[in-house]
Amino acid sequence: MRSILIAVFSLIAVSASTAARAETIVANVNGMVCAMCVTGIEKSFRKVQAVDAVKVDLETKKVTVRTKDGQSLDDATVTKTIINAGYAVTGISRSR
Ligand SMILES: [Cu+2]
Repeated sequence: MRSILIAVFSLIAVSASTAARAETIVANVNGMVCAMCVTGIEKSFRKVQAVDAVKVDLETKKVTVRTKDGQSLDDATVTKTIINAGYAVTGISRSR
């Protein structure tokens, strides 16, 4: 009985933390060629309120954005941020 209760409680804890967790979004970006491009995109994302961290990989042409806990960023905002910085988005994927 006790182990069942513990199992139920940990299940509740897991689902609660999932709801409040941050989200990781990876965007494939076209047009980045140098370190200045990287800095420009990073700067643009740091101005977005829901963004906790951003990492741009020039080699893989991927922009990885981590949101703050419990916040999310929709595809339209990600795309707009990248386009406004002067680049094109070819795909977006996300994970928790
Ligand atoms: Cu550049």
